[in-house]
Amino acid sequence: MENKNFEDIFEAKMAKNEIIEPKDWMPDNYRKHLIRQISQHAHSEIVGMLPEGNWITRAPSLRSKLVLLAKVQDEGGHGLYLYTAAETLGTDRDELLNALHTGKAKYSSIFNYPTLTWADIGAIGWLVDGAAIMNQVMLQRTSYGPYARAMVRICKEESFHQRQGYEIMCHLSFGTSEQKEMAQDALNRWWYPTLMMFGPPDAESPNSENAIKWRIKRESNDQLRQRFVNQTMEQVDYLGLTVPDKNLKYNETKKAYDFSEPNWAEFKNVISGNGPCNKERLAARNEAHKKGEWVRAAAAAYAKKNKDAVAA
Ligand code: BYC
Repeated sequence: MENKNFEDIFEAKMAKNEIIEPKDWMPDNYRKHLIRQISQHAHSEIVGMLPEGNWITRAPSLRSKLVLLAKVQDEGGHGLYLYTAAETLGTDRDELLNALHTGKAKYSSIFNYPTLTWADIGAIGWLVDGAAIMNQVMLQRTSYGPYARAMVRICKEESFHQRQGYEIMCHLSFGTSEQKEMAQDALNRWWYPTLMMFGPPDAESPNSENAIKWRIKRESNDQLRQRFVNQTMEQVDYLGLTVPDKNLKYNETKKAYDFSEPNWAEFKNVISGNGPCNKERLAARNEAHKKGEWVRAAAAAYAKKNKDAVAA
């Protein structure tokens, strides 16, 4: 069959809202777009384990330690589902990891900020996982089957993560004045970096046009950012905290909040590798990969042994 026919079939599937599966024909750019987004998403999950992992040994109670440990392990699992989904597109995990380790691939800007206090663990769960869910709910209906299915499971776990963070914020906000101050300080530092997670404004988002056309993203960066602010403000008020934005105000006409844009120059700097913790994060990932060499070798030897036994 001519490529043109394949393209027509692909377009017809898109028009009918049908799912594309690994063995279906797809345009090269669709494949490349997905490999880029899914692998960056996978990298974000595993790099995202680092700022929180930093607090496992210092969690203030056995219960909070167990919950944080479970959450960080979940992020590792999310990374695995997503690398596997990316591999169904014909890429190779070593290649993807190499791109992360050499600084060629991006991962979420948010994980290049430090976790200075226990309240930061609350703010990450509440705000960062909250923003992640806001963005990822639509990805459960993304047009590529393996990505959509991975996202269903990930979203279930992310909801628990968001509750974990909000619970910490509740304890601190309704605790002593020092605890409330810690919660406010964490909110002050994580607010704008969280808004940056949704990506640049729509007018400056080069990938959005294709992403929306191919139903990879179903809503734009700005739409999701606005919904996140609307939803989070109720929780900010309940906690008795304030966001570090003098312009944030409910707009009766648009039935949504007006708010200040994050500092997009800072965002560009962070995603270019020059944020507060980029170098530290990459060094930690490289070291973990090196230390895991024997595990990969043992797993490969075991798989080979089983394969040889079947062949014999
Ligand atoms: N950080 O054209 P645009 C999580 C890049 S949550 C770094 O709008 P797109 C977790 C973008 O890659 C976080 N880079 O891109 C939560 C592009 O550069 P390239 C992960 C960013 O793809 C808690 C350029 O800027 N979530 O995992 O249409 C604990 C122009 O942007 C960022 C996902 O990955 C950023 N914030 O939209 C642990 C969700 N924003 O690639 C873990 C899936 C933009 O052309 N991904 N860039 O060189 C998406 O939904 C979309 O990829 C984005 C960006 C909304 C992130």
